[in-house]
Amino acid sequence: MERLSQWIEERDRVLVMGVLNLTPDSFYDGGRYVTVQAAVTQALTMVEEGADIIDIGGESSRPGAGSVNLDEELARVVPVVEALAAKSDVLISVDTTKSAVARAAIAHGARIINDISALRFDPDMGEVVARGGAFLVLMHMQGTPETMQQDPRYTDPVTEIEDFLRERIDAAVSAGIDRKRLIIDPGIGFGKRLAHTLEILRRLASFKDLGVPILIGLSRKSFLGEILDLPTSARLEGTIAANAIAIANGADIIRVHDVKEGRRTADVAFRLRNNAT
Ligand code: 9MG
Repeated sequence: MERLSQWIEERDRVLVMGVLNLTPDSFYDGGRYVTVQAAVTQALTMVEEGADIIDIGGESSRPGAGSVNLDEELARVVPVVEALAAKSDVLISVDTTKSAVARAAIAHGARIINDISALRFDPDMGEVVARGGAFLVLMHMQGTPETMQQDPRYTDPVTEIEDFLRERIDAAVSAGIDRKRLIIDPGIGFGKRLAHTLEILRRLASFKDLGVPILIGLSRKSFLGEILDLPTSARLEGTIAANAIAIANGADIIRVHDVKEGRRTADVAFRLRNNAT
């Protein structure tokens, strides 16, 4: 059985997804990996530190970010996917909302498409993922990256996000994607105020009702800056605390910039949650 399918059946550990941004303008690590070689070296370091998945992104999704054209995104992402797949059997995820990028990435070795739009920005994305037999992350976002943090509002964020994700799971299944290949994500930082984020983390276990693994991305995000009054460079301890709580409350995959610390957090929090000896 394929490795990720087996993990989805067994859930015997929390997976760590390491972030590899190939963008000049990401909120934390923008502009660091400008050559294919530098990007692959960083990915291999994350694998050594314990990453199960490397999430490669060629378009920034930070609040206010504009979009990148297709050729530019392909040129950033595909050579790195190809070179990493040749050097490692780590699971490769590609963070994209464009079906053409997803198609090329899958053809060159990506097994997961991390679509922050949950199939809403490109009408062909569902079919491309289905045909490629890839796994798909469906993330919640209120608004678009340009507008999402301007004035997010919910009556009940957890119920509304759960309803949204249920509807997007149905859309993915209608597009031909096996339900067993879906992963959901409440989309921290994507149209959420601090109070919404705290409520989502407190009630994360509610999303278990949807019956698919829960991914969460908390790493160095602005809610930590709001709590600590510290810049992105000083949010590691906050990230560790938030990830531990998320895992205690049911997260199955954590998306992190700091893989060594994320791996240790995941292994300890998982053991505490599952009361395993
Ligand atoms: C691309 N990206 C940035 N933050 C993210 C998050 O929280 N989840 C997912 N799935 N992708 C993210």
